[in-house]
Amino acid sequence: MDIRASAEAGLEHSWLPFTSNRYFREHHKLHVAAEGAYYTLADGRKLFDCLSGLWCCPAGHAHPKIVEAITHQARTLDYSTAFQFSNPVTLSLAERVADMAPEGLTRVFFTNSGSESVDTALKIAYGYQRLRGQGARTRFIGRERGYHGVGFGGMSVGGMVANRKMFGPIMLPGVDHLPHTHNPKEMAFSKGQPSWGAHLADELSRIVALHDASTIAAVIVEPMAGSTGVLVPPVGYLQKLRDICTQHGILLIFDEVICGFGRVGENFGAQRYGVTPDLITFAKGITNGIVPMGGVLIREEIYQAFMGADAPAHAVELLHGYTYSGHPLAAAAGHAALDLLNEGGLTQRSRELEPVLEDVVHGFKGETGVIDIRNSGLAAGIDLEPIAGKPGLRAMQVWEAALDEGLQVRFTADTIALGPPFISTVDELHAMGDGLRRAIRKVMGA
Ligand code: PXG
Ligand code: PLP
Repeated sequence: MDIRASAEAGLEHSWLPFTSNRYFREHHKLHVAAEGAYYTLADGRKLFDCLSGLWCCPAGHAHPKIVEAITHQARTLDYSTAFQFSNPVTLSLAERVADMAPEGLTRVFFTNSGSESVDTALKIAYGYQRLRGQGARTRFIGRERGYHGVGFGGMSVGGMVANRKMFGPIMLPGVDHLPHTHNPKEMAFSKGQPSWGAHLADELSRIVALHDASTIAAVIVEPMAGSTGVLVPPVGYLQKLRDICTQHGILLIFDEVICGFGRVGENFGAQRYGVTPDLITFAKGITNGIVPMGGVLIREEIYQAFMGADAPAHAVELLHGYTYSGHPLAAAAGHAALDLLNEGGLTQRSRELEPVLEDVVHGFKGETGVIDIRNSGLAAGIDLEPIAGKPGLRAMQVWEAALDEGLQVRFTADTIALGPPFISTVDELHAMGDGLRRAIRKVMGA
């Protein structure tokens, strides 16, 4: 059977995630190979990977060192029972991740995805509050335009309106949301962190006053919101959140599923933006996307609260975990990916490419249909003027036109998101800009 025919047959039995399935049937996009910064489609076309997969392949595809690491691991120890056993590859990865984390975050709990990491972090946060006699702290505070995955916990603290429409009635009770920080009137076309907006963190004080601190377990935000359009934190904003949380005994969780592992030029957004949370969720870049893995970084005191609880030594302290938590193949990929990011200099490279990407994207200012541009680290969002009554369609048109330019970009609502691999060359980033400009002009008829 040729590729197309087998894909056609498979489509009859597939329900694709976060995809317009009816549209896809008529407009297949089939990856058949990937190497370095490029995908190959079934029709032979090569596409520059403008979002590093879905933000998860900073070192590019099929990196020989990672391929070798997982091949070796599969032959040596393919699966290690995750409960009541562990293995050296996974344990030593925990040590490496903790070494890269901000001071005080010393413990790592592994999961297999960002969604699992968020639900794990929320459970740990509540458990900690309960163990310290604050069991009435049942509320979580998220933020509008936040994305924290699709588990019941993450979906509840997330702020995607479309998601809330269908699932609102079955979400976690008691959740409240901070306002998002994107205000085009005050900050359109900001380069890096907007100078306006720190005061939006004061909304947390209002929420605390409304519900009372004694009912709030944790606040969860992405340091830089990625998937809802690259929303960069205003200068001083995250520090204010930190101060308000500390003042009221509320835990602060940074969801760094996108920010973590070099995307914002440091190991974590916490370091880039200079604010240390109590828990960090991560995923994606940890294995360069080759094998699924996620995890939560946790302050030592939180871990010790569980260990010190009044229970016999043979008792399981946290009734939580996944069959594939800390999977050896993922851990092996993780070691190889961290070798590349750290010793291999790729995080440094991300930092060096940041001004190049900034110049490229801000070069779109003045193009017909471009209404805002944002960037931080090796990430950028370009807002397009929506088509009246058809939100999302304009960006979808640009996405299709960009494919014709050999570019795989990502769109969300009417924002085009860019987060190229750290291995990109300066020329490739310029070529990406040129191709995207042509795509936008074509769609806008300019
Ligand atoms: N938290 C954050 C901050 C994320 O960005 C998740 C949690 C959930 O992770 P999993 O591994 O369960 O998908 C994410 C995921 C996009 C895009 O288009 C972003 C994500 C996933 C898919 C697409 O930007 N982020
Ligand atoms: N459902 C059933 C019936 C199971 O047995 C398990 C795990 O043993 C799960 C769900 C959870 O799966 P996972 O540990 O992969 O998250």
